[in-house]
Amino acid sequence: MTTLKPIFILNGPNLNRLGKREPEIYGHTTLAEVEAMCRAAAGEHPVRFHQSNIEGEIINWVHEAIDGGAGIIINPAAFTFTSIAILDALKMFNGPIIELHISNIHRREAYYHNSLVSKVATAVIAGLGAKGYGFAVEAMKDLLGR
Ligand code: CA2
Repeated sequence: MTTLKPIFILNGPNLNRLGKREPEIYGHTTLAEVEAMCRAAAGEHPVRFHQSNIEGEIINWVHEAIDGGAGIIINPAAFTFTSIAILDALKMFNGPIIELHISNIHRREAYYHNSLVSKVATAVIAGLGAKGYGFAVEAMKDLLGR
């Protein structure tokens, strides 16, 4: 029996408040519900689901993925546009990377337009709401060949 490597699902700053503020942009789904949706979509595939408001913690989880993850789904939130450190860490990862945003960042203010993470992402999902996470897990399983 082969052991499946986990899919890492990483979430950046303020996403722990999901479903509690600005529902007109981010919807009513909480991060706990997003996690449940991801685990249901992953099925047998192991998932490491994390959120942090601290850049270094996200970098450490990318390092864990480098050492033993199959793929990374990342919603870096505001770090999308600012963090060369997260970009550098993601560059070291050899598997597929899906960048995910709940909102369509390109319809929003200009400071949401230039994603650094897109420079290394295999694919980008934006604007599908919290359901985008489920689609991202399905897409990741497809990219991983199962
Ligand atoms: O649409 C997304 O998923 C974003 O990554 C969310 C970020 C924003 O900086 C991105 O550019 C687009 C902001 C997350 C803020 O989280 C909130 C959570 C609940 C209520 C309000 C904000």
